[in-house]
Amino acid sequence: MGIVVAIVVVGLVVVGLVAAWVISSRRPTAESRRPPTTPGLRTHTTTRAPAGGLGARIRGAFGAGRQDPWPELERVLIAADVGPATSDRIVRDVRGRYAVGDDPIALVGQEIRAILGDSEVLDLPADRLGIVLIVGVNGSGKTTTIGKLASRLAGEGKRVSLAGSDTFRAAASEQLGAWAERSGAHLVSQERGADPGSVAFDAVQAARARSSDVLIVDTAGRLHTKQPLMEELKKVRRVIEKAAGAPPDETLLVLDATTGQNGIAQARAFTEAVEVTGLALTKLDGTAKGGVVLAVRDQLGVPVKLVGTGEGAGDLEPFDAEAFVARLIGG
Ligand SMILES: Nc1nc2c(ncn2[C@@H]2O[C@H](COP(=O)(O)OP(=O)(O)OP(=O)(O)O)[C@@H](O)[C@H]2O)c(=O)[nH]1
Ligand SMILES: [Mg+2]
Repeated sequence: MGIVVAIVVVGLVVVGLVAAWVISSRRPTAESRRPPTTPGLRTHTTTRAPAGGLGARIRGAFGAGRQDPWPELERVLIAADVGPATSDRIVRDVRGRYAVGDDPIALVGQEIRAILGDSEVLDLPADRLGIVLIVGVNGSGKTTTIGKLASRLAGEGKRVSLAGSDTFRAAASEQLGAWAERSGAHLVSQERGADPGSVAFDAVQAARARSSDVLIVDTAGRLHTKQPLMEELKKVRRVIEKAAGAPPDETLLVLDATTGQNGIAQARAFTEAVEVTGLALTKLDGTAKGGVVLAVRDQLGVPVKLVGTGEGAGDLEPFDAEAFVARLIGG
């Protein structure tokens, strides 16, 4: 009997080990997760700039003995999430200006800087309630960005109200409430499942009654391809317009910098639905990329206005184009 039990136990252990080996050998490695648009990228990466920096990769594309650096330069840009159309534009422009001996990194940097244009800030009125509508896909960092923005505005002496129009996700209102408490903002919310437009309507009236300077409206995360959810968002915007007498002063799309080129599709869909006026690019602390904002600016004309670099109340900065280019190129 003891021998039978021992054999069964040994058998189970062997099966377990084999299963673990099979699972671990199937888990995608960092290499296999790389987008298919980056063949040969590693071979051209040098150690002269931190891994992920465009600079080192551009230098690699123009490496000694390379006859035609342009296709490689395009691949490098696409791998940095710049998107095919904008990568193509940059390559064409740099190629038109390049002479042997020029610094290709500097030329690409100038093109990127030109695409980004002037650094733009939030455009909020000084003499009446300013309204900021926050939109984006699930988990992009909307509520956290609102909390950070509320802290920042409160620090500038503004009276801030927050509207919990994410009535979909359990605990959304608690999360926003915690940020309201931290920043000293006033929260308007209703029970879970309430109409998001109705929360926004109440919030505009409450913010006015309290003489708030700024109202920031949180919304539920939604996939940009889900039409009914995009319609719901349009309705929230319409309700704000009705309650305030004008559309939101800013409609910010919160874009996760680690999302990659899908960000272009997100920006296009949200812009079509609710006329996005700017991007809040989040989680830039977690990636050396963020090139997707170039494509969004180039193809949709939407500027980055805010940058999130962490989860803390102070980790939100106005967009600085110079610093962004330096970061993208350098690391
Ligand atoms: N590292 C880092 N994490 C961030 C940043 N912004 C947000 N996060 C984190 O991202 C996660 C999602 O943030 P939320 O603010 O809840 O995102 P959301 O868009 O409101 O999510 P939904 O409402 O569920 O759609 C949280 O763990 C945040 O702490 C950032 O700039 N850097
Ligand atoms: Mg949220």
